[in-house]
Amino acid sequence: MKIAILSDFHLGYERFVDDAYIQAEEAMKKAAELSDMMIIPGDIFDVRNPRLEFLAQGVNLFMAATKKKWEAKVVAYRGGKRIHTDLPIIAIPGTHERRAQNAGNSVELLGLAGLLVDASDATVEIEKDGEKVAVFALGGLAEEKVRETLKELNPTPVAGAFNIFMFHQSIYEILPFSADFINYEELPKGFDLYVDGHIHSRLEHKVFGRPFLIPGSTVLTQLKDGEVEQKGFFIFDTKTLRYEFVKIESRDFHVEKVSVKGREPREISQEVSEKIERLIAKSKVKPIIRIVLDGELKSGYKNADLDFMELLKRYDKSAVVEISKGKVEDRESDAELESLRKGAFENISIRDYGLSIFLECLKKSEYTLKKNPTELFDILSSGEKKEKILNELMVQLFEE
Ligand SMILES: [Mn+2]
Repeated sequence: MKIAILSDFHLGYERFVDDAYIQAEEAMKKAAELSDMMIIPGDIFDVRNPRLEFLAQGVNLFMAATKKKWEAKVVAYRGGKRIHTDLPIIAIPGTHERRAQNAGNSVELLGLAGLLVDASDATVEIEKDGEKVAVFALGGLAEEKVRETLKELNPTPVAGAFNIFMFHQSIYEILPFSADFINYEELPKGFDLYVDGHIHSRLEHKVFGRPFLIPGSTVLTQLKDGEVEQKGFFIFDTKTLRYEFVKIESRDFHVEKVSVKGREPREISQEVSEKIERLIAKSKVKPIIRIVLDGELKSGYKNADLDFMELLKRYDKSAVVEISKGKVEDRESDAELESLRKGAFENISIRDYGLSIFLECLKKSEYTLKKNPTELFDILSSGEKKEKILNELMVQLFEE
C-alpha cells in the first residue's frame, strides 16, 4: 500500500492564516491522489478551541478527501473510542488540539462526523487486496505522561501486518530540552515504521533499524533555518519499503545573515535593504524574509541604535520581513536572554520553551497539587476558566 504521511496543518494559524489553509488543501488533495491511505500525526488545528471558520476549513479538507473512492478500508479498531467511518484516513490530535481528559477535541469532532478515524490510543487495521497495515497511534499528550502512558497501553505490533507507530511528541535527541522527552530507544519495539508530528521541519531517521519519519508542517510557523526547505508530505510504499517526499507550493521563505561587525547602523540598514529587494525580485508571491544580524557593532554604537522601523514599513506590502538582532553582541544583555539564544533553542517553539521553564519552577517549589502541571500551564496561558481553576487550586492548597 502507498501511505501518505502529512502533518501539522495548523489551520487558523494567525500569522499566515490563508497559507495554512491553501497549503493544507494542496497537501491533502495531492496526498489523496497518490496514496491508498493517509495518516496525520496531529496539529490539524492551531488552537485548542478553533473558531468556527477554522473548524469549517477542517471539515472542508476532510470532506473532500472522503469523496475519493478509497479501495483500502478500515477492517478492525481496538481501544480508543468508537469510529464512524471505515475510510483509511487516520489521524490523532496533537499538542495544539489537546484538551483536558474527556473534554473532547477538534480532531475527535471530525472523527464523530465520520470524516476521519480518530486513532488516539488505538490500533487501526486497514486492508486492501489482502494486504494489511496496522497503525497504533498515541494521541498527543503532556510530555511528562508519555512514559507512563506507553507502559499502560503497551503498543504491540499486529502479526501479519505492516505495523506503524504514530505519535505527536518531542524526542529528546531532537530537542534536548527536558528529561520528560522520551529517547528514540524508549519507543515501542517491533514496528516497521515510526511516524511523528509536532516538529515543523522535515526529519528522516532510523530507529531500531526502521525508518522514523517526521513530515514537518505544511505551513511555515517558526521562521527558523530548518524551515527554509520546501514544505510537503511523505509517500511511503509498503511493498518496496521506500519513501519519497512530495513538495507542495509554499510561500518562499529566506533566511539571510548579515554581519554587523565593526559597522555603523546606517551601513547595515543599507545592506539589509538591498538584500530584501533582491529577494522580493526573485520571489513569485510576497516572500517571508528573516534577516539575522550577527557580530559586534562599531565601538560607540549599541544594539538599541539599530532601528529598522522605517525599513520594515517600506516593505510592508511586498514582503513579510523579520529582523533578528538576537546575535548582535551587547554587553548589557542579561544572562536569561543569552540562554535563549543558545543553539538548542533553534528547534523548540516558544510555547514549549515557556512550558519547560514553568515545569522546572514547579519542580523546584515541590508542587504537589492534583492539577496536572502541563494542563495548568495550558489553562494559565489560554485565558479560559483561569479564575475558576486558580480558586480550586487555592482551596486544595489550604485543605492540604
Ligand atoms: Mn505543530
